[in-house]
Amino acid sequence: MIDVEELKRRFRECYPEAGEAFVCRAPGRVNLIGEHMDYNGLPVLPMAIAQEIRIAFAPRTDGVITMQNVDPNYPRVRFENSDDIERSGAGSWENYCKAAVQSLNRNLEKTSFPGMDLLITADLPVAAGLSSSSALVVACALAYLGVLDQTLGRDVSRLELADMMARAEQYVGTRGGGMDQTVILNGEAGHACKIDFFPIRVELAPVPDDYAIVVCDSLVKVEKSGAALARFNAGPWACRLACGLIEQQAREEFGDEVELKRLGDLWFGPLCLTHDEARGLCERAIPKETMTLAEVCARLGQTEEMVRRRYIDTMQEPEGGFPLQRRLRHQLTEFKRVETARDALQAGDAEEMGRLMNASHASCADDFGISSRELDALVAAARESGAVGSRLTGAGFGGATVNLVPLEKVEAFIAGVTASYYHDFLKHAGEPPIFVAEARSGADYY
Ligand code: NG1
Repeated sequence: MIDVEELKRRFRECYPEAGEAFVCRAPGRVNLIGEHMDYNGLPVLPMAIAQEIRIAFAPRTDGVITMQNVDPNYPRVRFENSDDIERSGAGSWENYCKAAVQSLNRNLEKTSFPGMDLLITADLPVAAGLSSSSALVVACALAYLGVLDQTLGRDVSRLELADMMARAEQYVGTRGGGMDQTVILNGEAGHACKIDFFPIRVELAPVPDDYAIVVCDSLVKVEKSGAALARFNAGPWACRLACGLIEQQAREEFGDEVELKRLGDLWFGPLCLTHDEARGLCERAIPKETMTLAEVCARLGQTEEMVRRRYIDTMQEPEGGFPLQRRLRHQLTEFKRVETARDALQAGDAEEMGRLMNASHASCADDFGISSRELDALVAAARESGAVGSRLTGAGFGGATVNLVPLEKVEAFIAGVTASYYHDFLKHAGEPPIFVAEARSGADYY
């Protein structure tokens, strides 16, 4: 990783006209448990890690924002700051910076729009499920706050900024929730963060100190804002559709005034149901394994066009209908696992944590449909090599797995996974992309 002084030196080389540079950082994160829950307002349990994005930045007087990456694979870009910044094409890396700047301009009600020069570096792998995209959004937000002379923690709180940036990232086109931005801004050394949403709340849970959190990259890249966007959004869309059907059922049972903005409102909204009550309502709302679009329209009394506009956008109907029951089962069971996992960490019970991680992977694979052949093979190799818990982490389909491994078994674990997954299964000859993740503090300035 390029150190802070070297980054400043390169900044001067890259922008000889600019004034003195400051440096900010935003870490990546690994989610221990609670997948595809945040956008439904349901809890998650991630931790911020040591790998991070660093940005050297200095203000400009002409309202232009320039972005340069130390990695020459990223094109140098420049765009005009304004109250309505035009989005670049899908998959363009500057959109993450545009999202942060646009959101701060609007939330802080800016009427003048200063520019800035940015030089970016990272030791966080891209598209590996470690949230490099949100780290980039948050790091750009910190740089821009610096240019605006606003102090993090005083003018804007960490929770407020997390909420702003979660909504901001939807500018890129993904329909994720606020997990990444919240943990990136609120992480604490040695701890995972149990996060609840609407409003965002963070509770710390210690990572067991006689176990390592080991991250293995499956080497299957998932460009969430590019080609994989529709596949990622299928999760949020299916949950929205399920939520619409449950709202219909709840209105019939409790009265027409019931409104469910998201699944989490079953527990946290005015309905305030228990787990058993929520499960019962869900079973009555979606009584069979799959539902066709025609059946959903009939149940909701809406046309296909209305259902697409409100819930599922361009999502294709699978043969045999949408597997809503399984998608919902993942939400209900994963919610409970996250709460139990928080308790297990607080009690220092790593074996229980491992068991929950294994159950979460099965649920992600079988019920939510976000695993892949490679992720399943990597998880199997990890368990055979000494992990007490192993699961995919992040959006799924590729990216990384997270593994809970007793400290004394880490070496054997790495050797085992290297042989059985990277060599035998993938035929990958290079260095195995495995690292031990340390729980670190959230984004800040150097
Ligand atoms: P990653 O792993 O960074 O692609 C995405 C969403 C999260 C969450 C997870 C699934 C964004 C920025 N991130 O994370 O909010 O929904 O998938 O648990 O959309």
